[in-house]
Amino acid sequence: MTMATDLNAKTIVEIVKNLLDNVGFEVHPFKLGWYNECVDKPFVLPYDSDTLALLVISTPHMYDKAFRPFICRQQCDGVRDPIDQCVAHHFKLVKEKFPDTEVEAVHDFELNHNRRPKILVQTAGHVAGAAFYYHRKDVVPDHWDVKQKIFGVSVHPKYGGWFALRGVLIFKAITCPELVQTTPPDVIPDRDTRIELLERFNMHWQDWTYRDIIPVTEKYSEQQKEYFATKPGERQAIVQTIKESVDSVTE
Ligand code: B12
Repeated sequence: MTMATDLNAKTIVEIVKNLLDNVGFEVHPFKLGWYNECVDKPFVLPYDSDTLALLVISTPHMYDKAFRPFICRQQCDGVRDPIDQCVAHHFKLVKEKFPDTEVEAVHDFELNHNRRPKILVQTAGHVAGAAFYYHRKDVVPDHWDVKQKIFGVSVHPKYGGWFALRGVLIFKAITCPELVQTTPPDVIPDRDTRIELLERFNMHWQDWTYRDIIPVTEKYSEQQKEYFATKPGERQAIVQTIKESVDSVTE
């Protein structure tokens, strides 16, 4: 248990990294002001600009280190998406470490009452220096028809597109005026490859080639690929296979 009086941003980041690094997540601190300066008004979060926030990414290791153990511990209620539940479980463990300070966990899938996402995790990932967020406006001059909608995509320097941006933990009463912003590595500096990336993500996202736009150190295992390629409503069969494989080892 950690007392609020002992807390400063640096200690918090260390504690959360210790908790989450081992189970396949990455933690990147940022000031909420950096995020609020980028987004339009409806997405602005109502906190002081120096407020400490931590962006959480799931790496390719999360599936084996957090998800499979989570399933095997039977912690899944079978109602919500199992991966979302697993992430929520780990966010809850983080919150429990800080009983005397208010931590708001905002997940990538959460919507406001107006149906807008509560947090834009790609923007958060960029301002936190974790993964460069490539937008249409990063292609100069523009390449597509004005009527065409082009969604942006983040690229991680080590994992390319083989990761997910899971959410943000906001330490409401903790400020971090001393935190220095770092720019994420611009791993795709040339215009042609940026076009290729955005076209793969927008027009061919089902073939997952956008994930391999740069050489990567690690990618999803075959079972993990199969899991994410399966429609959410049909993933229970894989969840069952994970449970059975463990049961047969322990029997
Ligand atoms: C809604 C949604 C969708 C919708 C709409 C897509 C969209 N981008 O709007 C649909 C259903 C189409 C979709 C599809 C997919 N999605 Co989706 N989706 C989301 C979700 C939940 C919200 C995105 C959103 O509504 N953004 C709102 C718009 C307005 O935001 P924006 O375009 O970024 O604009 C902001 C920035 O430009 C910022 N800004 C302005 N100036 C500047 C300057 C700088 C420097 C910066 C950094 C920012 C910035 O301000 C703007 C807002 O005011 C996010 C998770 C999340 N909570 O963020 C996942 C997310 C974007 N999706 C993701 C993925 C992977 C997919 C799919 C491949 C399917 C899948 N899950 O496997 C497909 C691919 C897209 C396609 N070809 O269809 C990933 C992308 C990962 C990555 N590497 O970037 C995300 C981040 C989920 C995650 N947890 O990782 N998705």
